Amino acid sequence: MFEATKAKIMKTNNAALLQWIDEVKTLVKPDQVKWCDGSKAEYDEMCNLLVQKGTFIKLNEQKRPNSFACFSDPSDVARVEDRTFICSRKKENAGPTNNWMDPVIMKAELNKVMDGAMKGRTMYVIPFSMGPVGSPMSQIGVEITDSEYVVVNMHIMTRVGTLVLEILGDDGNFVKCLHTVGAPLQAGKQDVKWPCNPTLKYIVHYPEEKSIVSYGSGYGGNALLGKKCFALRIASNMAQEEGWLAEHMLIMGVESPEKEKTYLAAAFPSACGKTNFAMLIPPKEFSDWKITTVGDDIAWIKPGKDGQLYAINPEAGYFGVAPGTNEKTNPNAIKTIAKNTIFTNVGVTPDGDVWWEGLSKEVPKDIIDWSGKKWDPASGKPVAHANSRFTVAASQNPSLDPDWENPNGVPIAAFIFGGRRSTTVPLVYQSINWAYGVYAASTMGSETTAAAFGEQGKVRRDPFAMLPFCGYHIADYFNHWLQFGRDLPSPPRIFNVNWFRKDEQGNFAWPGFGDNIRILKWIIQRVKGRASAVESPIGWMPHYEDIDWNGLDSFTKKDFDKLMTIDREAWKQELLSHAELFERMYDKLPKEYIFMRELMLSSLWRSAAQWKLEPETV
Ligand code: TSX
Ligand code: MN
Repeated sequence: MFEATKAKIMKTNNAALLQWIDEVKTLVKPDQVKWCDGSKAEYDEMCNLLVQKGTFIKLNEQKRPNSFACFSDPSDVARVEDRTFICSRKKENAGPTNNWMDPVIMKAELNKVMDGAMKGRTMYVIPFSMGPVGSPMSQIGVEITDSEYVVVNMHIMTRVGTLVLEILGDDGNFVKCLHTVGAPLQAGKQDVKWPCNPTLKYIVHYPEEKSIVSYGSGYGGNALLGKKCFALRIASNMAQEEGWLAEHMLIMGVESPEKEKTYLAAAFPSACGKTNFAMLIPPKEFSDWKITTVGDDIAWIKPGKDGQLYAINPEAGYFGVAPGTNEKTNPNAIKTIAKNTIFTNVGVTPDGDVWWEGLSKEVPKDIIDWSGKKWDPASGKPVAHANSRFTVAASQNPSLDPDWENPNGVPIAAFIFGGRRSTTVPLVYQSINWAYGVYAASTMGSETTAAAFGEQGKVRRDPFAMLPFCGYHIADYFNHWLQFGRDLPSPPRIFNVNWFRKDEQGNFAWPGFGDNIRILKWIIQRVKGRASAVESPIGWMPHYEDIDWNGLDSFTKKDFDKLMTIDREAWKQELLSHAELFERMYDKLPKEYIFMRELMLSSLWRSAAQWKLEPETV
């Protein structure tokens, strides 16, 4: 076993790293320690081991080459927000939207549960880079884990390997990421297929130390510590200290028929189709326009010497939600996951392929559902878990941007913020300046869809789509955004979109998907100063004539006006409801927010009858 791993004896003289490994080893008491080199041989060995253990099901080599499916423990299917902690020294630095515990107390508690946590298991040491290896915008992390599933997923999601250790050098800094499934294995006892701790979980961040400890879960963001824990929660702290941005944003390139390339960064809460948007294929009338993907989830953004913003995607792969992904909603994703993919909690067909709700109309016969048993159509349960995932290398994406690994990042021309709103919020509007844009992003929200989230149709505010991912006080984060913009000679323009507005019949009023390119075209032309717009009480909006309708003849000016309507009463209520968000963080709320809200309220108060907004319906 592990010949490939053994053959390469890992060498690092980084004293801090060696000392940390030693300390952890003494605490968690693994059977053995293995350094990961990031090689293909290592990946294959680990996958084979996971097949032997029964965790992985090897999929049909003809239908889904070099791919695997696995089912998690039913208690371990998603991030655990109520067990996620920001352990800053001062409670006020974690803010009202994070769980906080004193780091001294947390460490004492974790030392107890970590004692012997890896007994009977192998402790893997994974050196990884978030961002292209050696890029000045990248950061190094080392994850210690006792999960082979984590090792293979980290191989795909980050850059793992020896080169990272070389760049780390003898005294380089790295983020300590300690993970255990929290299920020590007694000698001679058979392991379960998905080891985890079903009753005790901790996802802990120490923002001052820039370190992470995760206990009890083997799933996604709880266990692949480079992603949400490092690239968002810890990195947002680094970004605030150092004057940059770590954001929950996709990065896309838009190429015009004239081959002019514009990069955009966009934030959406969950269930808004972020990955679909990042891989969008324009309709045939726009076939001379091209969307390219830099990233689908996270952006690290820094000002360059020229005053422009440059962004990298710190990740190397996609950990995408499977349900709803199909040839219509995201053809590029379907091509991306054709091979070399790990599927978690999807259905498995008798011929060794995968299936999930929305992949096709018909459920394949005799399918195994995510509980690992034959699916009972009468059960009313879904085949795939709603949070089932694919893990796949970005390099397999047909729409991958040629500059996706540019060490200096790509220049960001505009920010887009979106939410899922059936009423009130128009299809698109541009904030009048940076501060109003930051206000709009701070108050963005989505309507709850899944029954799991309680009352349907209720707006949940998710500032910048960062509510679960900001590693410090969310109002300090707003202040950081405001100051960041003030320090730029010409900050990017800020746009808001809503693909989900509904008509009186309750149908989606905008076709969405590929047709979103029409809105992107206007956004890009606005940024370049080439498109006109009309002033509205909440910002700049396109006239009907400002949008390219080629190929969408069925969509009338009347339809458009409905999508763009700003209902003054609804917006007054909207603005008033912002107070609910603000009062939670009043101690640090930017003073500007109070004034901006008042100013918007005043412009909604229509008294000057001679000032008529267009479109007419406004
Ligand atoms: O991803 C979506 N996008 C962005 C795509 C680039 N979805 C899926 C969201 C679930 C995760 C959308 N759903 C979008 C969208 O723009 N719009 C909608 C709403 C919608 C759904 C279906 C239709 C139209 C709009 N039409 C038909 O089903 C025929
Ligand atoms: Mn995300």
